[in-house]
Amino acid sequence: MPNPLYDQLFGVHAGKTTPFLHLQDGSTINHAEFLASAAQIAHVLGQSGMTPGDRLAAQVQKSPEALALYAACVQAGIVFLPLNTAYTTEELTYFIENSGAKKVVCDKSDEPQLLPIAESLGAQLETLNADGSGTLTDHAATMPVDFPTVARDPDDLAAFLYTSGTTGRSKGAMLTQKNLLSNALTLCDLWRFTSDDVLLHALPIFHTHGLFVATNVTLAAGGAIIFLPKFDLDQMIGLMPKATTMMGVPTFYTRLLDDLRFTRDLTAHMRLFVSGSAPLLTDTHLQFEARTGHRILERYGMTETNMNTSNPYDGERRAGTVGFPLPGVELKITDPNGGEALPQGGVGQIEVRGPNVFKGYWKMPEKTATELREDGFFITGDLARIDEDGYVHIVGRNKDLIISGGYNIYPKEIELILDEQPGVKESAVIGVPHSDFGETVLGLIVPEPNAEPDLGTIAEAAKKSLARFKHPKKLILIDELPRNTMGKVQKNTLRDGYRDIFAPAVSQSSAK
Ligand code: MLC
Ligand code: AMP
Repeated sequence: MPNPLYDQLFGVHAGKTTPFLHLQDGSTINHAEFLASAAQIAHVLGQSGMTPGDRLAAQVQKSPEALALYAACVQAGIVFLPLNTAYTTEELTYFIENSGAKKVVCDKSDEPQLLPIAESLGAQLETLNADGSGTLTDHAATMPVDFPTVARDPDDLAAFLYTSGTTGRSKGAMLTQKNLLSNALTLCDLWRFTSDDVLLHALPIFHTHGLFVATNVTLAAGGAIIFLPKFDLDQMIGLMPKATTMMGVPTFYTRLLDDLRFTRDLTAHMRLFVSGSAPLLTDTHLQFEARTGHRILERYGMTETNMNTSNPYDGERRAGTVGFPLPGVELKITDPNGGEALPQGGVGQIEVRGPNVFKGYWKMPEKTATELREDGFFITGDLARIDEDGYVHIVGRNKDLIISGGYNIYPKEIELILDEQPGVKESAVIGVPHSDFGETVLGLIVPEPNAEPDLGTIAEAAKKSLARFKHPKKLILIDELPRNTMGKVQKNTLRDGYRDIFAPAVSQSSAK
């Protein structure tokens, strides 16, 4: 039975004993072994009563078994919903409830908090720990190693990825088989991936970059992955000579450049470095070339659209740009007010249309309608211009968004929590330059008249509700927020006023 995503990324490797995952302990899992463990997990899902189209929410550490869970969901037609391991129980509760997940997979240490929540929402719970142990793999071990792949249509859902919004409420972006497969095949071809490639993989596998770009592209090519649990500078440097390619957020590149062991010799075996998820500074691009002789290939994407543009493999990789629209992807720059296409060179919002563009936000038809036009163009909220040679230059954002170390943070979500705290009249959360994370979170708080809110208590409240990467790095009391004549808070004025608070002018050159 056809299941395009499974057949072309996974099934195509059936019986192959070539390496797929190189693990940090020196062991290797070949393609056939990986597919066998995925099939066993698919049996567990089927036998527990899950049927095609049901959702499975997974908040698990990066492990081969976690990746096999993704493959199992694809094979069994289950919608895979990977969740950032930093999310708090409060955040998770919303995702489980909103998605109507039938099964939740989590680390054993999170079971005490999550079991009552899963039960109250009618979801089953399985555990999967960082070392691959847990009830999921215990059950899987008793299952057959072949699973009859469930037929899926290209427009059937394959995954949900939650992405926060400017209103503070997360939205489940519905990604179809076609969205994921078309992008993987296009990038595999464009970036010349082959079965000889070995990708150094230190990204998390709960977001687009690590799962649908790095992993799917390597799978499409039948290559291998050096599968690291997270970014660790010593490991990256130690393993680089064994790899041919690497994908990372700009923080990976600035951290590598900050280490003198990172040299031209160390990267001699590499054929491609890809950067994305946040802007790569021109300076980083140039420093990287001077140090290694390689020009980083920068590309641009989003949770809702997978990848949209890429610098060329063969032609000029132009620093400070995200290259050209991918084959099959239409991109236009429009007036944010009226939506008309602007003449070449004009600065406006990026809109994209193509097989990569998602199906909409789960159970949010109004939200979908405001961002996804009826003619199929998706309004990204990124501001850009196209130069005379066709390269796309991202110049800013038409959305209140902070990107810290490649993670998206929507200020509204934090402001809602700060505003609730005793003694707080109102707040504004802004992104300010940071030498390691590119941008980081600063919270500005206006007290109620005569109140003296305790910043330590407020920080604790934010910690309880929000994932760690969203915590304001600093909270500051101010008298009032700057507003325009319409009463709108002038965040640009605030950003200008506090831009050097974490990154003195001199270190900004190494920020992303
Ligand atoms: C970790 N911390 C962060 C953070 N990552 N804080 C802000 N921003 C981040 N990105 C917290 C830690 O919890 C810790 O908190 C403190 O910061 C210091 O941690 P660290 O040891 O320096 O961080 P590290 O674990 O090394 O992680 C940094 C990182 C990681 C950059 C390696 O964040 C990362 O892997 N980012 C990649 C994100 C990603 O994959 N994005 C793609 C999204 S898809 P404390 O409290 O202990 O101080 C997408 C679409 C597209 O955007 O186009 O690709
Ligand atoms: P996410 O919603 O996490 O998928 O993040 C998508 C956002 O990341 C985009 O809308 C952009 O704002 C940003 N982004 C991704 N790649 C790049 C890039 N190469 N340069 C600048 N911004 C980027």
